[in-house]
Amino acid sequence: MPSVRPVPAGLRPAAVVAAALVTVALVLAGALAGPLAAPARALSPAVVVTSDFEAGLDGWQARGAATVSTTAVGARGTGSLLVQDRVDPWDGALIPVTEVFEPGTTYTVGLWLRLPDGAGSADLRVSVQRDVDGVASYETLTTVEGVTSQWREVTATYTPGPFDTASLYVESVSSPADLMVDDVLVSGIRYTPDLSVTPVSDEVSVPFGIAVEPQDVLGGRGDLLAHHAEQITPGNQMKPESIQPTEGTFTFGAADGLVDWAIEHDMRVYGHTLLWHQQTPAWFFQRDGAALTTSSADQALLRERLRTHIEAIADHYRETYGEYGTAGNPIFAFDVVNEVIDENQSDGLRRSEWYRVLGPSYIADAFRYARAAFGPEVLLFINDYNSEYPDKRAPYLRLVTDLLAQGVPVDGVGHQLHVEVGRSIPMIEDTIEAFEALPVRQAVTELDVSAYRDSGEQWTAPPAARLIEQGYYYRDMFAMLEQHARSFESITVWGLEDSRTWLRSGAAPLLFDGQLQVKPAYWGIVDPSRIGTTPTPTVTPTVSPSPSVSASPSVSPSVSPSPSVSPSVSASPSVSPSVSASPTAGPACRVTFTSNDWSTGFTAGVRVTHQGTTALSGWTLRFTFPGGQQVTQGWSATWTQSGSTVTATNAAWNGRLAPGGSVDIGFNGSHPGTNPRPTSFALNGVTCTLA
Ligand code: 9MR
Repeated sequence: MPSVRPVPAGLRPAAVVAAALVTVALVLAGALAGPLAAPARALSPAVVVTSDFEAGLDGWQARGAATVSTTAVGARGTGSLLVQDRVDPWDGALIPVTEVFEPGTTYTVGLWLRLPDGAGSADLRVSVQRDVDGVASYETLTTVEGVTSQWREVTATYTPGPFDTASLYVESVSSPADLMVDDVLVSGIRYTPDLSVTPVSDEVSVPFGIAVEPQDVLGGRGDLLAHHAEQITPGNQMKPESIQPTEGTFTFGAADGLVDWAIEHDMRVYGHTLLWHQQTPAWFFQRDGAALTTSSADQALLRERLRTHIEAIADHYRETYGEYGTAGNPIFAFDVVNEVIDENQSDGLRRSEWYRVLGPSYIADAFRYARAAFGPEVLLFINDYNSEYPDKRAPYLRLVTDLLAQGVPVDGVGHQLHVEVGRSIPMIEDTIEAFEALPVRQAVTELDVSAYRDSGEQWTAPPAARLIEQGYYYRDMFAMLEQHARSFESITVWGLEDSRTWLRSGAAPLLFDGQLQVKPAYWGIVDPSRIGTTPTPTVTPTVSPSPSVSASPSVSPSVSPSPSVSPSVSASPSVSPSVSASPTAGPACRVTFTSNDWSTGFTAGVRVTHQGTTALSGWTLRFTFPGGQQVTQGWSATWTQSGSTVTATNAAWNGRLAPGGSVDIGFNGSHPGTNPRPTSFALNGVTCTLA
């Protein structure tokens, strides 16, 4: 059987493939399970690689120094691929996929892995190498830890960007162990987004952007991007290592591809980033292979390199697209310095190579070089993560204030907002308000909302209830941001869809799912009434969620900050409700209370139906916990607890309740071992019936 196939329409796989295809279909169906699943619009999966090694190598070859052969021990049949003579981790087995992979199409890769008998254990990795203009990039699909001589089934998804040649390969992370591969099945699906839905940009009064990779502008992904965004940020292609990998060699190809696409689609481009401590080649900080010192000659060399780098970028985009601020040139802003704050240092500044050689002065220099190079039409931003935490907010504010006082041309302050469901929105608003006192624009530069609350949670796909909670979180976030719309230059989410996020698998932090379909997070921004209600979770995390609210980020972009913030139980913008309806006689409301419990905690959903005859323009729900429970985090209302009495007041967007209208609110709570339900609820002081 041919092991590599093009993607033909109406492919009829051979019998052995058919069984495997069912597996793929089940995997895909599994990914869609739950009440939130939107019908995916996709062509049928087309199998592009099948290798069962029953009758030869099926197109697989050695990679590096390894040798490959077949053995008579199969995962399910009677043959498999044996990889031997490995010396380096990258020695392994590969199959060329140049002819069968299509950039922008999403592939599901399934295979079985093991080590030979008695070989101990190793961490194995499945990757794709893409070569563009002779430059290779290596993308890990999955790393499988602790593989032994037992077969392990592995599944991953992958969406290639452009390539001249590409190969799928298996290697190990470190050990030179022999390894075995079997039953490889790769199927591609071209997902089609639903372009009849309201563009996100229509519902956000601030220009809405999405950070992209080259594959995001292709096919259905490009359609989705063009439908919803007004601007893009290249996710990696304008970083120092992409633009100037070796001194004096400037590679603009990948970035220009994105800028060209933006121009074709009438979009703006937010540049990211001129200076960073990561993704910056080592040569910047070396002279003849040795680390730069703090001698004035070395300092001058590094400053000159910084200036040259910034000028080269500014000149390139001016020469290619015309002067900044004119119709042909879409670049309107640039992150000049990225992540230079470290709240744990006495001066609040990160100890990077930039700092080691130049001290704090490099920050002002970068802005001055950028202003001179780009001119006045490009907004110059400083950008950082966790700026919402008071510990980080303070040095950030101090730095920007100092720079402005020195006349350094800082136009804007970026808040990355890599957050997780439940991170305090009032705390974020406090930071925005603090910067509103300065003469700067602001931008949300990298928003994503991890569905994981903390590192203890782990799942293949988030429980449906968590995705709904995420929808409410997005709603509350955007409701708050709208209050500050005049301060913002743009709001950008860090990625197009959940299958391609920088966060760990299962975080599902974006507005669209891996099949390009809208999620509750999308509805949270566009039409919160369609987020859905809190259903019973369909997937249980493998680790019980901790019932206490964590103010620490579950993910950290580059360091592990440990913000010392007392969590608040308020998950919604703090809005004072104006309660206009006076209590009416008789039951004026009905409450449905649901709870999913675990040993020490629970997630509760409360549906409140207004049964009075006059619309409410604000409401307060009160109830009493009978058994020592404690609200740890709430959503869709401002939650407070005093003793055993819990008070939930409406959020900005759900204060109006028409006669017969309902509102769904919810919270996480802790309990001491048993969790008796509250039995008495009152809405605006009037007792409700309990359904
Ligand atoms: O999204 C980027 C990811 O593809 C890169 O592997 C990663 C490398 O550090 O950088 C990611 O983008 C980062 C951004 O440039 C700066 N803020 C944090 C982002 C997420 O790590």
